[in-house]
Amino acid sequence: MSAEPRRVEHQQTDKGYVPVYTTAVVEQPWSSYSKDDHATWATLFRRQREILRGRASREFIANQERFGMSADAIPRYEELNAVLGKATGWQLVGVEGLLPELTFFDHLANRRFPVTWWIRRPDQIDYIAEPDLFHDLFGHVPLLLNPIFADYMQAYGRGGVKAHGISAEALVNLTRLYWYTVEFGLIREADGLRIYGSGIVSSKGESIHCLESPAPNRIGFDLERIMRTRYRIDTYQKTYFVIDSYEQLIEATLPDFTPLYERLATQASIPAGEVLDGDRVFHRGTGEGWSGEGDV
Ligand code: HBI
Ligand code: FE
Repeated sequence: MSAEPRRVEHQQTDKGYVPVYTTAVVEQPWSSYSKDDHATWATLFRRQREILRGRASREFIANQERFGMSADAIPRYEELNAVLGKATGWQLVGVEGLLPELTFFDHLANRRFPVTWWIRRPDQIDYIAEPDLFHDLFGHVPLLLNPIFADYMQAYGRGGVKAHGISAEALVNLTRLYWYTVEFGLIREADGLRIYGSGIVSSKGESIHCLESPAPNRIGFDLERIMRTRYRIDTYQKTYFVIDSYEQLIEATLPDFTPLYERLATQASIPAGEVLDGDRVFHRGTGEGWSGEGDV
């Protein structure tokens, strides 16, 4: 018998919030989930699926269904892996909490997606600072069934290993790309703007805010612009970037970023909420529609 995996969370100290990192890969201790754990999954699953109707990317919902994810119980990684392996060759691996950056990148570069084995407590239903099972499974795993997005995630992992060896600044630039696409990305679909970012789909408030609030900017995807844009981790985003298709992500990621990092090192970063000349800004049209300036 191997020991039960640990639940590694941030620590609150007199210096404030301190993230704690762990590198272990663990078996999902599925039979140790309590009734409360399954109930938390069920509550969040039902609530988010309801909110995401007409808001999430078609691909996201279709893939959750293809996995057979439901409110009934916390999914078993083994069952998801059977579907995922056949579709794109990705595999989920259980982890205890936040991974050091290089460990995280190494998993992605090898088509392994780290999924936190534990789920948030009932008092954390509406907000938890770090990734838990709900965020990782509900939010990240569905798009790994999409071959294009699956390749993008691997390219990001490889890019991360490389950026780690270049400079701390290069890593900051690359991390912004992950943040504004994988975590907080919007996509333009036939019916209008839709959500694909995991940080959004796993949050009730932000799922509504990102599409309906007049406050944030919605700007067309631009690799260099994203890499220069700071972001907030403690509030809803002030800016979302909109892709036209998942292909756009992989195409933008094909070239070697080394010369880009060199150019970015000479430029100032952009505050999270700023709009620049040349940004392709999306506005809500009449009715429900969104349109990009310049192509209306
Ligand atoms: N670890 N388990 C886990 N999940 C993440 O999403 C994660 C991580 N470690 C680092 C990290 N994300 C980010 O710093 C990456 O963008 C580099
Ligand atoms: Fe995430």
